[in-house]
Amino acid sequence: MGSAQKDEFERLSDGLQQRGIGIDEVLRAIKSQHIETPSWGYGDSGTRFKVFGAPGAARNVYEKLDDAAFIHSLTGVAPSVALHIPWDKTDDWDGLAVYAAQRGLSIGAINPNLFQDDIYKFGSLCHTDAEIRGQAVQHCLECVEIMDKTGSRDLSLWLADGTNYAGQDDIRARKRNLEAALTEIVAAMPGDRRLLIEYKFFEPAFYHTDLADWGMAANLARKLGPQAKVLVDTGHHAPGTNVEHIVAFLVDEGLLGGFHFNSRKYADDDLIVGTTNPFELFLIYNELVAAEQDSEPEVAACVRDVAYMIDQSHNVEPKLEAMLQSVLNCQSAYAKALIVDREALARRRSEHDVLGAYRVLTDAFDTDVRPLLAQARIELGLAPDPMAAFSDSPYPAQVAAERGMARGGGGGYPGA
Ligand code: RM4
Ligand code: MN
Ligand code: MN
Repeated sequence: MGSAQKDEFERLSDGLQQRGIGIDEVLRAIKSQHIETPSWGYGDSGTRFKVFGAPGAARNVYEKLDDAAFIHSLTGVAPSVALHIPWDKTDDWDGLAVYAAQRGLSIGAINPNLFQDDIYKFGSLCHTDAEIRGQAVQHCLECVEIMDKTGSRDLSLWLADGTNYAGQDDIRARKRNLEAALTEIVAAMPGDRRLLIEYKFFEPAFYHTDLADWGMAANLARKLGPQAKVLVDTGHHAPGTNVEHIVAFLVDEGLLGGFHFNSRKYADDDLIVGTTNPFELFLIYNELVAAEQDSEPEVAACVRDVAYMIDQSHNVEPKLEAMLQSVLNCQSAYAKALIVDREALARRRSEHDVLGAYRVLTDAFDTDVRPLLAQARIELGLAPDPMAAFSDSPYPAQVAAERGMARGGGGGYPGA
């Protein structure tokens, strides 16, 4: 260990111990954090206006796994990769699972695609036409089989379904269609597999979205039984929404299944998590750490099963560096949440010391946790500064040279 790092860690650790924070426990938690990266974050992607080609962007699922393994080798906390079907489809799932395992990775959530086929113009699982609903269900069942072959635990479902004009369709009929379709899908899933239900209040439909908010997702999850949980994509809320409140509520109900982390300013921006809103990310983790320590075993168990996934689409930022930054931002938010002085917080709350309680949180948030993270990485046998290790690594230049400019071009607009 470098002596400057050692001094900084010891200074921080002394200060934390004086606040009654068990440093070993904090280090253990930091080392066992798990962030899942998305395959689609490694390939070419952008906005609906234009997809700019990025040199070295992964061209297929194997290259995506190579990139994910690189990010995991730098951070030690990103050992699983979410797949999107059919974007990542292969005819050799067993081979893919082996390829992943050889790189120290496992296959994470499987994401069906119910929005890019012509038949889905007016919806998928909510469609009025039973035949189209049937095809959408079949696609999900195919994904359940893929989960079986790849050892994936979670089916992560996002629907683009909705309408654009008042009167366009029967909202209640669509709601019933959705419930019936999901019942069929859950029935086909082995008991140890989960359905994660994602919600979003707008886009691509704007008048009404069939799964618009966490309440609708939670209501469905309850009806579908213990295998169904809610997935919170941090970018899927109206501006000003208190996301940490939603997180606290869902975890307390045992209904929180996972996250799609990203950062938003205006819409479903899919920017790097924790960039525009680091305090929000910290407050989300703060709720989870608090719930982890809850005396209700069900609440603590719910947090333990949460899938922490990144869902981002990098446009102007270099893709590998962007993914690394995302994982680092999650690590930093989690570390800060771990060092919240929970006893002091409980005391201030019981005294109705409104701002004292707030300052317990900002004391943690304002702490420079980098020496703590560096120590955890050293204990994991990794470089203490992953961004420096990234800069020193030949990998990004190597894949840029090997893969070249994959595709780029295109966008959702005519002539784009
Ligand atoms: C959605 C949602 C889903 C993602 C699609 C591509 O907005 O966040 O999770 O799979 O985009
Ligand atoms: Mn998402
Ligand atoms: Mn999204």
